[in-house]
Amino acid sequence: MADDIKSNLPPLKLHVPEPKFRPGDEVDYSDIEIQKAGEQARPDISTKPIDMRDMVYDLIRVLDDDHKAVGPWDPKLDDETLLKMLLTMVQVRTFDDRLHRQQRQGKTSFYMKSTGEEATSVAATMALHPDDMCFPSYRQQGILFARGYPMVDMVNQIFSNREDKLKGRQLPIMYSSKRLNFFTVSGNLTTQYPQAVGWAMASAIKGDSRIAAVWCGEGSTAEGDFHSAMTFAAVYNAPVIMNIVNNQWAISSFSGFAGAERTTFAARATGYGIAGLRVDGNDPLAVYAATQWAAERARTNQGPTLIEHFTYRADAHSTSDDPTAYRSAQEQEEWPLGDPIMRLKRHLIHRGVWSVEQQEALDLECLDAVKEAVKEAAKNGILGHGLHQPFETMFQDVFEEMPWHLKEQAAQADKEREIKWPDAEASKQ
Ligand SMILES: Cc1ncc(C[n+]2csc(CCOP(=O)(O)OP(=O)(O)O)c2C)c(N)n1
Ligand SMILES: [Mg+2]
Repeated sequence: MADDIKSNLPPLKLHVPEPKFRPGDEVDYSDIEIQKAGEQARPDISTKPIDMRDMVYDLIRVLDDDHKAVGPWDPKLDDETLLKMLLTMVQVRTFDDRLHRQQRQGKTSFYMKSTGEEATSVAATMALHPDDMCFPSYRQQGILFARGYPMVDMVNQIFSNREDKLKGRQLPIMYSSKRLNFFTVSGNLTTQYPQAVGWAMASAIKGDSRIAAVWCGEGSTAEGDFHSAMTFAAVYNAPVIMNIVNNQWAISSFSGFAGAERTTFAARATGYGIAGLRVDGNDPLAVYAATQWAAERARTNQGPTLIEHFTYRADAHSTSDDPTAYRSAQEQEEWPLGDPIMRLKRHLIHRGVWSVEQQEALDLECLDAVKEAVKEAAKNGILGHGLHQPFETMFQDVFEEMPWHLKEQAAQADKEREIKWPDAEASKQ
């Protein structure tokens, strides 16, 4: 205590969050409240945020322990749609596993999986219109799969090769597709939030009918951008769905550092006067239903919705991360909300439209398709095989007319390159 403070008050203290389990610890999730599937009320889409506040502490669940779809949130999807949802999630998982291996083999510098979180992007996208604008974080490759982006184009981007549509200027996996209304992934966390709200506001100003959907992780809600976006969305009633994928980890920081010890992430909505829903993120039907609810609300000018998807990051943060150093390996095994692919598979088997054999065949089919895409893309070059884009192109495509100072820098860079790496001339294309 500082000498000049003469007081009998207790010294002030800070609380520093600490995760419940560290490597080697036994994991016990019995304190997590898991609501019974089918028991959550489904308010009308016109309900005022203040009249549906309880939803932010609840957990919307549709698939029950017997693999049946139950309750008012059951979106009652047909077999074909459900099978497409399963196929898409399997494609994402297979792609993730295979591309992770490509990084380990040195064909790319970086990869990020979405293992265990596939429903939060695949099922959500399926509940949107194809022309609604999506603003993803780096873990929503499921959107591209749901919208039919060619896998080989994804791998070209990951390999930063000569067919990479982004010309090697983005970190691997930071895709962009104007055609599929998929906003460019940014490495700077949460920038997509104000961008999505701004886009949604512009859509309304233009009198368009398209809405926006944006995703960020729970850790990213601690960014200022998240909060400015919430303010704008609330004030102007922007037609936007704001998703928080609460996978409970932000690299090695657990969700407590973003406020999870205090309240739910969905409860952020309440303070802004925005409708908030909290969803079992490993229940694809619940994710679909919540998104459908929010989309209808946005599309009919009844306001934005914040959706927390409660899930678990079942694998490493990225290829640069080793979670065994900071969390218990048992967490993933014990996670009480299961796995989204397994849950949908069991539901489809229960419905009598799917079987274990069909699933095995699908897994193999998906693996073959990914292998083929990787093979095709590798023909266009991989990491370490020289420059895949002409060197000078890195100065292009920013200004319509390149300003003098960039021309000067480009010429200087080229000159220095020739001096430092005379052999590089040979790899110039
Ligand atoms: C503005 C900013 N700060 C920090 C980082 C470094 N960083 C990259 S990912 C990450 C964790 C984000 O966690 P979360 O939002 O929960 O998303 P998740 O990775 O779990 O999907 C951090 C801190 C960054 N990329 N940008
Ligand atoms: Mg996270």
